[in-house]
Amino acid sequence: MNELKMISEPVKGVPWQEPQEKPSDAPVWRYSENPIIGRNPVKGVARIFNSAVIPYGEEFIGVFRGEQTNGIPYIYMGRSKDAIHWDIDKEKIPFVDEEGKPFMPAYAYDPRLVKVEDTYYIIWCQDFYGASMGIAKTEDFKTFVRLENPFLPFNRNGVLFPRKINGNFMMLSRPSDSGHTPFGDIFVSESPDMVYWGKHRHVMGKGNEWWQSLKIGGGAAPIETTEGWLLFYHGVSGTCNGYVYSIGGAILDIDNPSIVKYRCENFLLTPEQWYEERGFVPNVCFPCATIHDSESGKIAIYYGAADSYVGLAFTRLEEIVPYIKEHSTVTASDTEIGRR
Ligand code: BMA
Repeated sequence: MNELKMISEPVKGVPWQEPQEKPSDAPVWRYSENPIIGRNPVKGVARIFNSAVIPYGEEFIGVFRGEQTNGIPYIYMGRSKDAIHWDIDKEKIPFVDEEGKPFMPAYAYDPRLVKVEDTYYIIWCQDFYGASMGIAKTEDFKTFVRLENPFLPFNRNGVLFPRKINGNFMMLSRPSDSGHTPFGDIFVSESPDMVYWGKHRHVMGKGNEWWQSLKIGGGAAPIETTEGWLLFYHGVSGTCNGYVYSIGGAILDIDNPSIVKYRCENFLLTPEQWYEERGFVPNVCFPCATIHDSESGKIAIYYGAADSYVGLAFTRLEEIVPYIKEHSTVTASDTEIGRR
């Protein structure tokens, strides 16, 4: 068997803390100084959560879901030297169209940030005659060019893979409704040019386990490993008192990511701390990004907590992959190509 490794650039200064205590038997532990972003972080922004970060040069850049004091969410950029303390812009990201004219969505939330080749892509949720996704690209974090909306409404949780597969861009998404969506499976679609998307395939459905029995959705950009694509996603259960969002883990086939090789039956992190259980929407752990280092195997997971804060959790490649494999339960619809 090959040695387990990440197939990605090493990242110096990945945020890290050895475990104080592991909350459950899963090898994922919280940062002791959580939340890393608290309330009213920027003038005019009441809460930041569900946000994505990436290494850029010697520092880190993030795209943040900022809930303005008028209640409308938008995306703000921020910079950090340590990926823990963030300096967030007071102005929204100024999206332009391909002619350079302002092209702002009415609102934008739950951004993901993924580098493919030399370009950084931001994918977010917005209104496109109903809940759907927007996408923009940048090479310098100064000019942000919005592209054609990738999918029809209703759809959310667009997560791009960090490289092309068999020559095409690949994106996970979660078809939904325009409300609080009481259903939802993860699909994957491909595109030769970031404009035309097709060859849609089913990846995986809600699970039989209570924590993911209502719906699931993609989380952080998949991490390429020698075992397949390591995906952190969210799983939701519907209780008599509302939804509960936990973090789950799966490993997708490297050449055909509609095939789920392993899927962990246990949640990796579930709301337990005050900043996850108490807030604008209680009981939410919503992963949107990782920073990971192929040399050390360290993985830092960024997640929104209670629609109010940003939390940070850690794991190691050599612990999380065996854990997912040991506790894997895949269904027939997970393991098929997903073309019916
Ligand atoms: C989902 C999304 C997320 C949010 C979650 C919990 O439908 O809207 O932005 O974190 O609900 O409210």
